[in-house]
Amino acid sequence: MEKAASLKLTLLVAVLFCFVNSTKSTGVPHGNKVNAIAVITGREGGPKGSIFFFQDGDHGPTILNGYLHGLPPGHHGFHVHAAGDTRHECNSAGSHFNPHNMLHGSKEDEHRHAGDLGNLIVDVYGNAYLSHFLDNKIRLTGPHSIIGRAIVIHKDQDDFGRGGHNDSKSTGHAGERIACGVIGLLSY
Ligand SMILES: [Cu+2]
Ligand SMILES: [Zn+2]
Repeated sequence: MEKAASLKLTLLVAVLFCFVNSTKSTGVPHGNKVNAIAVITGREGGPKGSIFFFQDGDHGPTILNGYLHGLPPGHHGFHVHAAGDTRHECNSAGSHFNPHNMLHGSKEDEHRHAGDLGNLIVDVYGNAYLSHFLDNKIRLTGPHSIIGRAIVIHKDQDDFGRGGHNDSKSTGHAGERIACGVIGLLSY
């Protein structure tokens, strides 16, 4: 083999090796900007919208932007749930994503489920906006990535574990699930 051709082959192998190595643990390259999307739907004629996720580098934070409509006005608990299974009116999505075995809390609490994002605020027209909504606990990369899990929006307000109800410390007493969507890779 000619020297130039053999050099080219060596380079190709090196590039392939780096690519395989950088994607093998999560399917997402490390140290890069990662974008994801959750397309949210509820019952027919009901809630709809999209939430975009962005993470710059492995150590976050993760930034959410989005627009939803068709929701009842008021505060609605919204969380990352563990499974990306949105069947049975979002009830197959499992519990709040909780890789560190914590109790339920508010987004601002140090001790909370990783998936606890607080309340989505819906205006009188049924619109909700997330604008540069920043969170330090959810990640798009690494072993606790939320890619492939689900965003769930609830009928009632999340009490952040402080309401004294049976399910306050597990679900924030946020009631039934009215909309959800799987968090998928958008580009990277
Ligand atoms: Cu939830
Ligand atoms: Zn929770």
